[in-house]
Amino acid sequence: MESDWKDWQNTGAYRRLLELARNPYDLTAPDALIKDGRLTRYICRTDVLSLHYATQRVDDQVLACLQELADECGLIHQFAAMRRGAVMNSIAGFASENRQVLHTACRDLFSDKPAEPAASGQARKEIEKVKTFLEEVEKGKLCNKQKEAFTTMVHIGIGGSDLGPRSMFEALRPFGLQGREVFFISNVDPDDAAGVLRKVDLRRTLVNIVSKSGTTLETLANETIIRRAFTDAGLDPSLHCLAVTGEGSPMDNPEKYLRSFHMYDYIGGRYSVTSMVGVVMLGFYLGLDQVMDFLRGASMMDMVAENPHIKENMPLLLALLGVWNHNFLEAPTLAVLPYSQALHRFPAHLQQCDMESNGKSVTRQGRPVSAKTGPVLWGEPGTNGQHAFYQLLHQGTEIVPVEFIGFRKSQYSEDLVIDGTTSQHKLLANLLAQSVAMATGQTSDNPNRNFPGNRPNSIILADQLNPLTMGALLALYEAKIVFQGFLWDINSFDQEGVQLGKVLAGRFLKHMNGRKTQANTLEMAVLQATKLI
Ligand code: G6Q
Repeated sequence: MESDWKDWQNTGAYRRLLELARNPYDLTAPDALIKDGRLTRYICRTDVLSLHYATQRVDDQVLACLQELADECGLIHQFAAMRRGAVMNSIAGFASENRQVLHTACRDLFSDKPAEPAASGQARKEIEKVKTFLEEVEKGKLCNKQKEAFTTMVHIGIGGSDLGPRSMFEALRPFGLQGREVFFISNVDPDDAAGVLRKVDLRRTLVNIVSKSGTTLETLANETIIRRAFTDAGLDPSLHCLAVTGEGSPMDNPEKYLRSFHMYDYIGGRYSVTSMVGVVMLGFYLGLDQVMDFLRGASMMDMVAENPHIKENMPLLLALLGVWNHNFLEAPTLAVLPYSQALHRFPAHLQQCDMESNGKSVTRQGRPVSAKTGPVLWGEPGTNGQHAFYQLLHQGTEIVPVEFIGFRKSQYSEDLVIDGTTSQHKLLANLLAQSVAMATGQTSDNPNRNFPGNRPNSIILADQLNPLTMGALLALYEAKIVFQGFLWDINSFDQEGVQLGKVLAGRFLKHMNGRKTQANTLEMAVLQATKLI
């Protein structure tokens, strides 16, 4: 990708943006939000989502420079190359994963000309396998020994094999097939498995063990615990356990599992929700038709992400607004605040997706970066957060840019008019109020009641959180993160930073099971100091 790469800090646009950042748009000035039709002009729409960014500290000049920056750095070209199978998970001249990045191929199923036909072909084949599996479960061909239907799934996985699938399940819970339930086990904390085992009837339960590598300590430990629970209950685990794993991994052993599904090395864990990692569990819970809607939503957003105009390309615009806030206005963190209880695990998924992807300090050429890369991302649903940490957002010394997410309609449509408004009205009124309050602030003679404002924020809005909009929202953030990584010239697709801790944990375990006894190691000293051996 060398030919598409340009040092973003060496562009004319970068220099102009630095100038403009000295005096960014003042959201606290009189009429600042309504001037020049800003509230209606600063909206970017796709078929299902809209991004409202009048409450960002940008004006037409800043937007024009951000467009130039995107053009000069070939961001669209790089995204298009990624979708078409370029090897983008690499660090030139150094040992690296050296892989293609093709999570987008998992949902590129709706056109005659997929961007990377081989990978989309593999995705189609796996979906056919899921379809057959789901039909067999539905028709009772796949059932327990007592000929009873499976009603429950336990999804075991961690990191990318847990956060994405779990957050999508939580988001789409109201759309489940009748009588179906899903539980998750991820932590190696034995209480995680024990807690779930207390809730399920193992006879009616399928266990979906998800691990791309097939070697992850937590997942293998939890698989062993659950298999033991089956045998203790007089049941054969191989008639209940499914596997989702990389082709050729140690878990790729169809004899041990009722059914096995594959993911491929070109799909990174944190980008794997739309692969079999999410599709098997979501298929069981939602049925395949709704999963296809979810994939369609994601695919629609992938298409939008190739639009060269930032005002029409929602993920690119969101990425560039993020760069403006982080690199030019120097905000170190980003809060994602969904005004939707169903999205309560979505910030956790985005936290992994963003921070594991862009928490990097060397470029794609292995040189130290010279600008800040990924922000710290965090978040909780509103309105709950308003009663917790919003104090700091309004009056703290740290400026925290916010991405609000909201929906015009609720999911269950069960609501009550109290004092003239529904709870959905109350939820949305609070969302809008927070957005405006953070932007405009409020002056007061009482310094403790002064709100400085100029807290930049955007609102992502849709009619309802459903499989289609969830797919679009997921792909919006995936593409946003990828665009930022391209601009910062980092590899957003590896995660070397998690290795050291894994290696050290292995050394501690060796001491803990008595295989290493020399007292002169650091691990031994730490274990003794903490009285853990
Ligand atoms: C994600 C990371 C990481 C990974 C987990 C689980 O991008 O690679 O979070 O998903 O460590 O890995 P396995 O799926 O291999 O068990």
